[in-house]
Amino acid sequence: MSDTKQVHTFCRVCEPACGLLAEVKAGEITRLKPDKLHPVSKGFACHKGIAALDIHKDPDRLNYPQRRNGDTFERIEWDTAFKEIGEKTRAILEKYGPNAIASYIGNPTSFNTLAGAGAGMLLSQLGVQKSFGSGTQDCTNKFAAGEAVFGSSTIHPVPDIENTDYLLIFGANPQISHMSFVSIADPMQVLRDAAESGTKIHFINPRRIESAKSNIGDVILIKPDTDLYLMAAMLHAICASGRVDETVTAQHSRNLEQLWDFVAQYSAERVASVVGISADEIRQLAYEFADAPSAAVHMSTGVNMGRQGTLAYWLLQMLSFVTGNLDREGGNLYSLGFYPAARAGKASPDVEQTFFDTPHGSMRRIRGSLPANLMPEYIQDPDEPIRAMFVMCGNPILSVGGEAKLREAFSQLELLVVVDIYRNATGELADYALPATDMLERPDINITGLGLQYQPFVQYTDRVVEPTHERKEEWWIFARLCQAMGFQSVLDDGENPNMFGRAEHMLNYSELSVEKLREMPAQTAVLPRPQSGRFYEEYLQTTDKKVDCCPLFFQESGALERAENIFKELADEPDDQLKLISRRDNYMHNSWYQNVSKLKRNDSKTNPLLINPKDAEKRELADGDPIRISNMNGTLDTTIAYDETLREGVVAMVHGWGNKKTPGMRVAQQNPGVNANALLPSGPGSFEPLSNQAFMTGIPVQIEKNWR
Ligand SMILES: Nc1nc2c(c(=O)[nH]1)N[C@H]1C(S)=C(S)[C@@H](COP(=O)(O)OP(=O)(O)OC[C@H]3O[C@@H](n4cnc5c(=O)[nH]c(N)nc54)[C@H](O)[C@@H]3O)O[C@H]1N2
Ligand SMILES: Nc1nc2c(c(=O)[nH]1)N[C@H]1C(S)=C(S)[C@@H](COP(=O)(O)OP(=O)(O)OC[C@H]3O[C@@H](n4cnc5c(=O)[nH]c(N)nc54)[C@H](O)[C@@H]3O)O[C@H]1N2
Ligand code: SF4
Ligand SMILES: [Mo]
Repeated sequence: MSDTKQVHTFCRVCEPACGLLAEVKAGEITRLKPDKLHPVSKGFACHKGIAALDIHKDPDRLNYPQRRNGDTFERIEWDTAFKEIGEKTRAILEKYGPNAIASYIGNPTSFNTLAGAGAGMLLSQLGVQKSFGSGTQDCTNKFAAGEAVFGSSTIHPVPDIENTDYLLIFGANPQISHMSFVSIADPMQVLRDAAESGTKIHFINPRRIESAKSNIGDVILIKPDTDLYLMAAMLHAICASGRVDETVTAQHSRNLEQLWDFVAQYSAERVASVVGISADEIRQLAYEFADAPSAAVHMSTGVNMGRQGTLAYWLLQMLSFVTGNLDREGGNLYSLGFYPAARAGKASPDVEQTFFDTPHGSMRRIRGSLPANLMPEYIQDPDEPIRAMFVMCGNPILSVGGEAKLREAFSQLELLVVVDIYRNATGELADYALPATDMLERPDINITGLGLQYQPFVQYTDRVVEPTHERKEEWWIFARLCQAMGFQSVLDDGENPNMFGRAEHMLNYSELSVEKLREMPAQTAVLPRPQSGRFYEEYLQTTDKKVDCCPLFFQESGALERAENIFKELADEPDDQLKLISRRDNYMHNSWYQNVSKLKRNDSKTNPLLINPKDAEKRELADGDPIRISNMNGTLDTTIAYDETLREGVVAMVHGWGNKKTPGMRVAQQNPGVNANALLPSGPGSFEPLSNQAFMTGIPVQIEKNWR
């Protein structure tokens, strides 16, 4: 064993950034396991973090630059790739200008400190304005609402679970997904401990989720895409029963009356049948929340992906604020971490100016991003088509709504460059597929959780092993592309630039540095827990230092009127309308754990439509029957599987599947499943106008037995 090295590192698959311990022998990783000595995650890591080693060693990894040759790909030298991509991009730039070039930046970029900035060096010098990314399938509603209510896209007070008496979790499933926008190592343990010490926990969800164990909490079954009205009715009940914390609202609010005007439309009685929860139960929820000595809230992708994620996140903050729970111990607290990011996300004071006219309607960018649901329209724009596209850490063909349109549009690009660890479904359409390092092959800092960590910590990791084959870090790939196109590049002054300069600057704020972190156990500094009593003075970023309880542009942009129209539409829906939601499971991580063969068990070789047996029987369908799912967006042929955890009227599918045409990922291709996103809307009208967030939950579908 003496020649085996133990290397502390951390996982970069999802938000907790769990500590991992790698055993390295002769330059190869022999084992990856949870790091028991990690001061925060303390030996917790999930099977996906451990399976990062399978991905590291996967024989299907993209190991060399590849160039399209007809229907196949051929290996080329890095120098050739840079030269050709450089020349083709420059030619497009010179002939058509920067508007002919676009980018799609995917989710793993968030867990890769140097990648985003690396790609940015090229994209900004190219003058790329057409930026797309996974954010508009995930969380841009939270950025938009954070700006509107708190004046900053980076303010998202986290629930103080340990100290709270009452906790509401909307649209999240921590047991499977490990939380988003609150980074907690082992969230189930934290929830279990809280419940044991008396915290009452409710999950609001259309499905009896795995997280709602009897020793943790229960599920209040809601109809999909209706959370806004539940929250509005709760606020209405809180206001009408005199449960508002007047001291807090008098001191820290603006536009409070407009909030009360808006929620006045939504009494518990009026919303009950639309949300599917009785008026009594809604009121009880509201009173319990307001009367608890302390109460905390959290919401996640299940609500983000509805049609009104920005308004829902606004009302979620209002529940916390008007009951005095914002900035209270046991309520929601801003998590500082090693650097005050609140100011960095400060909103433009003139929100009106963030909107501009486009051929596809009035639009705004959220943190630079246009709606990914408009990529086909932008690519195929008759006057100003996108001709070249750079995709990094993303798989839009499977992760964005409307697969058929996306495939057609992406196939028409003159140049598609994909930087990934696999030749994924999007890479299959590429002209060049460039191999990136994985998380075990690159140095990093866990910057993602900044401002969102439950127990803040910052960790540095070196690369655990040298990159194998010709895998390269993204920043290097983009720096070489910059050189090939005649732009400034960090490589101009030598092969070893200090890429952690910006991170160092941020670390300085907490009197830390990469050098200091290296000396610490597990290269980790543990920072103070979020504290109450500082939010309004120190972190809130609105110009008048007030919480905006009803941002004017919600009214002016028509979003409030739209809320009422959607309400009426929901109220008029036929009782037997099936609604499709997404379900994450242990065997997939969006689209990219599809090639891990040990996760292909008997029950995870495909993705059937999950349906409540009662809904199936009403349609004379039985478990396992072949069916056709259809709606105005597309059709899919699959089978049904009974799932009693679903609310009646709700069907679910795991997304990320659909690799029939992905020969570069053989395990995935052998177990292709179907792409649920073929049923999602795309194009104008398929995203929330305030935030560009795509509609991905509560999608109406029909099903019929497939006789073929
Ligand atoms: N129907 C439905 N669709 C959804 C969702 C849903 O709930 N339902 N969820 C949405 C959500 S929350 C998200 S975040 C988006 C994700 O959307 P995307 O980011 O477009 O898709 P992913 O499947 O996460 O693809 C990530 C890609 O990054 C690659 N990758 C992994 N690590 C690295 C790395 O270190 N470097 C590089 N260069 N590449 C890497 C993987 O191989 C994979 O191809 O999908 C969304 N799509
Ligand atoms: N195993 C696994 N883990 C993951 C991922 C993965 O793909 N697989 N993806 C990672 C990523 S990128 C993200 S963003 C996070 C997401 O983390 P979470 O947001 O916790 O994601 P989910 O587990 O999909 O939980 C969403 C929940 O919302 C419910 N839901 C659907 N529609 C509605 C609705 O209209 N209202 C309400 N109230 N609930 C609704 C669903 O039933 C589901 O339980 O997970 C991360 N972790
Ligand atoms: S919970 Fe997320 S960060 Fe932790 S080991 Fe699993 S995938 Fe990695
Ligand atoms: Mo996500």
